[in-house]
Amino acid sequence: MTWTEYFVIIIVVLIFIVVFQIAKASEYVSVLKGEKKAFQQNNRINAFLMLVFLVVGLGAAWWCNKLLYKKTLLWVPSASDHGEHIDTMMWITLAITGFVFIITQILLFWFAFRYQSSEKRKAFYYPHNNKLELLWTAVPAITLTVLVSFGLYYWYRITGEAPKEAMEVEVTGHQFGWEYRYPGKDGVLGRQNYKLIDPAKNNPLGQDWKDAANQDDLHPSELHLVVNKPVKLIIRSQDVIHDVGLPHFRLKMDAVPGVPTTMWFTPKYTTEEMKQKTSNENFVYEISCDQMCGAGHYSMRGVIVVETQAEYDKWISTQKPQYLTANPGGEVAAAPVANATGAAETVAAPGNKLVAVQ
Ligand SMILES: [Cu+2]
Repeated sequence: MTWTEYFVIIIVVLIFIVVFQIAKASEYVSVLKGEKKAFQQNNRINAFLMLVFLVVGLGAAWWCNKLLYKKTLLWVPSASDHGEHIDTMMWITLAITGFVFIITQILLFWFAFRYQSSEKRKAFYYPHNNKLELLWTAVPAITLTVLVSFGLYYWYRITGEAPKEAMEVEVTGHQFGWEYRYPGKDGVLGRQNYKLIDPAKNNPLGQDWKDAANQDDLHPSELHLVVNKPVKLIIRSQDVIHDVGLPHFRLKMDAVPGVPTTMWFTPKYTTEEMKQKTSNENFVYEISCDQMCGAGHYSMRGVIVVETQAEYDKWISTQKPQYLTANPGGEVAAAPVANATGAAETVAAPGNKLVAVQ
């Protein structure tokens, strides 16, 4: 331990002793003065402390906000079209709840001070009022219904039908990392079967090589997207529940074993443009796992590159189909499981061990 740490411990112990002694002393004082007088004095001090707490508390909330603002994403512009609507909803919700919070806190602590116990008045017994009950039930209910309706509307847009020109990318989560698959020139993602997952045979996604649509599918190590072009993500998981988290696009979607999920969005700025917007030379778009999925959860962070169509075309042309890696001779590998051909989806059946790709 350093001297500073000893010092902090000594200070804490001393503060404790001081508080303890004050409490004891006030006990003796109340005995000397008489219970009633001591109560009145304590009552005044407590009422005053209510006001102090209100001012210090609101000030501290404001100060924390200022201190941590740059560490949040609030000041970074949303990089997708859906994200802008989500930001607007966030701000409206924050404005409404923030307004209610400040008003109620001021009333709560001000009333505690203003109407403290006094000899001069007696508390008024007021147990029930139907009009008031109705009012403070109906107003929040209507407000929340409106907020939730907007949320649902955008949810159905994000998870609904993607525009026709959208590109498709499959994102598969596993402990601990993401795999990306592009459909290749035919625009169709080939069939998969979880029984075919075999990283040792260069088939970490369980692609069925008998399906011709698989033969041009690409399996790059990084996610590249085209600016201003809608992209539909088809999200899968090979083991536990993960979650595709795209903080800069303000989107996230669970990756559930056996149940592919989808969401689509349109990136608005390239990585280069975001570097300028954030005045950060090292800015990168991130994909994270937003679901606590195990000890290596943190290591699922990945980088997304958003670029122009020309840059993307150049990059994608350097990628080699996984089919050629898995079948160097070009011949179709025999499926190791007899009934593999008909299964189009990855199904997580209990008892079936999925191979985790490390
Ligand atoms: Cu995860």
